[in-house]
Amino acid sequence: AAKYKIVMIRHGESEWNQKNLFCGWFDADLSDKGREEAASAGKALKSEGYQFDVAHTSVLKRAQITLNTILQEIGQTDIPINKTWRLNERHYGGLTGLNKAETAAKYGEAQVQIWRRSFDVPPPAMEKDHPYYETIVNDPRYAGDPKPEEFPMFESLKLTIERTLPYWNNVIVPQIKEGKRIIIAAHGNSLRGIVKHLDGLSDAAIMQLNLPTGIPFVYELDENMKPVDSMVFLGDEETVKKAMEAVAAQGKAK
Ligand code: DG2
Repeated sequence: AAKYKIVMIRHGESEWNQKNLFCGWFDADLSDKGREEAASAGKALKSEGYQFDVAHTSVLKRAQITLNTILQEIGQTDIPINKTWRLNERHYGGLTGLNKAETAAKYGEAQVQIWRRSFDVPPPAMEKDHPYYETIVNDPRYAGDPKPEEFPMFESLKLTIERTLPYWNNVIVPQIKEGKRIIIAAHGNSLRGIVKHLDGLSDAAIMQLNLPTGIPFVYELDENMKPVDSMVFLGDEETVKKAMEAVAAQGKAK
C-alpha cells in the first residue's frame, strides 16, 4: 500500500528551451510561457489541496523561479527550500549554447539523439575556450561545492545519476521517511535519473522518456520506497502526451 507521496516538476519553459538551445548548466531564465506554466502548475497543485513541508531544487534559476511561483500559488512561500547542484540539469559540455535542430542538421539526427538520450554516451567536453566556460566554472554559487575534482565539463545521463542519487538517498529519502511532504523542482535529465531509479527502468527504457516542462507529476511510494503509483501527471493525458512529443522533436533537423 502507498505510504508516501512525492511531487516532482521539470521547470517551466526556459528562454533557451524556447530558442531550442542545449542549456545544461547555463543559467537561463524562464520564458513568459514558462512563467505561465509554473503558475498553472501551482494552481493545479492548489486545486488538489497539495501542501508541502520541504522543497528541493537546483541552483539554477529556471528551477528556482518555477518552485517559487508554485509556492506562491499554494500560499507556502515560507517552507524550507534546499538548493543543490546535485539536482542541476546534466552538464551538456561542448554542446551548451548550440541549437538542437542546427546540431541535428550538421551531425545528423541520430547523433543528436545519442547525445540527448543515450544512457552513457556523454556529449563532448566543454573546453576552456567555450563561450560559457568562464561563466559556469567561476560562478560563485559553485565555490567549493562541487569540489574542483568533481566539477563536470560534460555529463551523460549515467554521470548525472551518479551525482543526483546520493542526494536522493541521503537527503530526500530520510525526509520522506520522516513523513515530510516534499516537492522537487528540477530539470529534464536530473529528474529522468530519479525516475529511472524509482521505477527500475533499464538503460534502454529510459531513453524513451521525455519530460514535459511545467507539469507536476506524483509518485506514491510504499514503505520500501517502491512506487505503488508512478509518474501520475497533474494534467490531461492528451496535453501531456503532446508536450512529451514536442520535447522529443526538439532534436529533429528542421
Ligand atoms: C534541457 C534538456 O534541460 O535538454 O539542458 O537543454 O530541463 O534544464 O530545460 P532543462 C537542456 P534535452 O536533454 O531534452 O535535449
